[in-house]
Amino acid sequence: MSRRFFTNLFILWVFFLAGAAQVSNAEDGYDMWLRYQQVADNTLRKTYQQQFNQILVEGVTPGLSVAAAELQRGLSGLLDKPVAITNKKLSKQSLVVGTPATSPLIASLQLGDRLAVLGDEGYLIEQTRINKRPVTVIAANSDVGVLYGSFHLLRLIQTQQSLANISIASAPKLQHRVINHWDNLNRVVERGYAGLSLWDWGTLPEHKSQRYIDYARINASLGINGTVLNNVNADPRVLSDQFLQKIAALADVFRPYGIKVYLSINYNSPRAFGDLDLADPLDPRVQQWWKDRTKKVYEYIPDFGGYLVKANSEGQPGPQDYGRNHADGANMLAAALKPYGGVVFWRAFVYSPDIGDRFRGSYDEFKPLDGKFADNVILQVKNGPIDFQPREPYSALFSAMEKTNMMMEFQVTQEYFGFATHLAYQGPLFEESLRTETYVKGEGSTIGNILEGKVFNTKRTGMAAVINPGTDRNWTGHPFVQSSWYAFGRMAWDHDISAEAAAEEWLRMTFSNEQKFIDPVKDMMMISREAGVNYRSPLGLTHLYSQGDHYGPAPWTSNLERPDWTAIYYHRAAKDGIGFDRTKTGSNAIAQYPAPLAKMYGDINAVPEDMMLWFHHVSWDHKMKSGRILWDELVHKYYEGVEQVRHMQREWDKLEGYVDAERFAQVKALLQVQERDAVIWRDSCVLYFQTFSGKPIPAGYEKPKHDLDYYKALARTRYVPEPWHPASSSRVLK
Ligand code: BDP
Repeated sequence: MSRRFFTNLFILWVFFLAGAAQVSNAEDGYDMWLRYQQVADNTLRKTYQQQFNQILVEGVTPGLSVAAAELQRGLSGLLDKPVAITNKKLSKQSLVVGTPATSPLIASLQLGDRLAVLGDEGYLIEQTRINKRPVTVIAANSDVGVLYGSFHLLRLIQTQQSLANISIASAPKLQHRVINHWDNLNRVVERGYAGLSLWDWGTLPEHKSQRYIDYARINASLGINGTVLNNVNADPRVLSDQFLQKIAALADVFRPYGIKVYLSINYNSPRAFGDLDLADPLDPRVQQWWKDRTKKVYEYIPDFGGYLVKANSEGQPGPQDYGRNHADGANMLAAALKPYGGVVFWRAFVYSPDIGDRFRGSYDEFKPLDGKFADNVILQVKNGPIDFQPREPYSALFSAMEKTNMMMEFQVTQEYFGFATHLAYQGPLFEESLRTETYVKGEGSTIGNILEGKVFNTKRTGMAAVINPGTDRNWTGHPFVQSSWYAFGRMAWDHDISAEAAAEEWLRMTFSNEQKFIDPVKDMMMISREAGVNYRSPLGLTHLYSQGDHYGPAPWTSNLERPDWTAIYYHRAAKDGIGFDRTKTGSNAIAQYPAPLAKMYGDINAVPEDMMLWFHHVSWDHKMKSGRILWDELVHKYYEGVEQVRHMQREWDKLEGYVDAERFAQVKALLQVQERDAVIWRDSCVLYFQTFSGKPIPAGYEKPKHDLDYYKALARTRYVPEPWHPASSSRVLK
């Protein structure tokens, strides 16, 4: 056979490989929910095809260019036809995008009043006529509004919605919609389980990886408008000129996508830089130091967002080291940022060792400071009073700080939910938290409304989430961790969006529009968080983790440097019962809640059972609503959790035909690990608590395969993280 034949064969083979790689790239999770695969429903696709012939954008700005490029990429893929971008001729079936300022066509629609109420980031999408030609319009007051509207339109097509006569007006309910990275400058991510940090400091500022652009697209598609690049346990070097140059390069990439860069700072920076020997916020030299450094930051990044601060928390430095309070500390930084329009996100995650009940800690420290913070300070409060546990009551600060800007801090990275190994969609947790009724100003005083500034009339609003993306090809490790990122972003835009709606959108865009796939997987997602609660810490138990790594169970942990880092501190199991008395007879933390809630939580017959042991020390024989005694109910819940995981396994197994092989196999394998871990959690906890209750595991439940000593040994060996593991930081916490 001729040489030419072999050459051709070789070329064909290369093409084949390239093609195969493309198919598998498309389904390895990298594209997240922005896959833009051809719309499967033929009739709908044809309708969409007829509707969009070209994208007409007048006026060229970086923001409008990325919007148009995204529309082109999305529509060409979804509609399976080339869709051109033009700035010239209006033809019928154009998609006209822009702002009245840059587009005479948009201006001709005279949308003035309707756009005015949508603010800087809102948009309109509608079908209308221009010069008698039917067109679809995405109009906004700003480029980023156009970009958000573009993603919205693409989402409608991705989820196969009818566009007939659409008329949509949307604006975000919160101002600061921010993600927090806990990335160290050496690229190890604290509590991140998906590889190394995305920020490749070694090759920045020269190399601007495609990942940075895709990261910006992913976030902009949700309306996220801020990113804190580094860990709250902050390395002072982040403010050095070398790093600021690199950070400026990232900010340049993110800018057209409407994403501002923020940095976590170390309160001791003036000392760490060797410039001063103190960091007292009331010392004029310290104030000047921050003014100078902040000026420098803005020279590099003119639209820099501001500082996130973890101060006097878990060993981090802060104003209290100099006898000053959190307001003194925050206001000093706020003054440095103010001339540039920057803000301070001051974290409320503090729990001094002197406070008897850690639950009370942050309220007791911050409540006396209400009204003392500068107007460009926003207190960033974790959803619960302790620390991202599978279920917590809300942090009482939300209903207490009437004169302070506050924002929510959620966690997407699954520090307490099985890392990137367990399927644990966080949407239901976010929803539960945001919809909690505090009654502080009567009905409607939900956490969501408080965040929105509707209840206390605060001026600055926001929501943040600690996320985990890293160098893993699919960003988040477990493909379903993407869904929590998604839900967070959607709820930060509109806290009324339900977990179920967000799950459905995400599934349709990330996997398939097949109802036979969506229904069972949505159900899996919706029970997954509760399953995680059940097999770890049901009925209001909390923090039963093996010390430090927060993965496996070790409810027996005692005798640590601080009692509130042990598990026994939280569950208080004894012969007479289990649970932490936070009523008047105990720490009285319930008094931090508005009266109707304090009453409900304080009454053992009224407290929701899923929070009972947060607030009460309850007899093992206490009769629960199910008719079971507490001990039996606890066992029941632990077993239910395992059964829920087994249910998820069975459901997933049925869906092989609907999912690409790679993601199907990965989720299947991870569910196997999850089942194994859930059994370990259940058996460890049930056997351990049994040593106090002295009661048998009721008939009908499978017996634990091993005894308690086995599980204790397992916790010592199996869960101690490898030294390189992100969870094993040099600081041994909790
Ligand atoms: C805890 C984490 C720890 C964080 C801390 C925080 O275990 O790694 O540094 O929260 O939020 O959940 O500051």
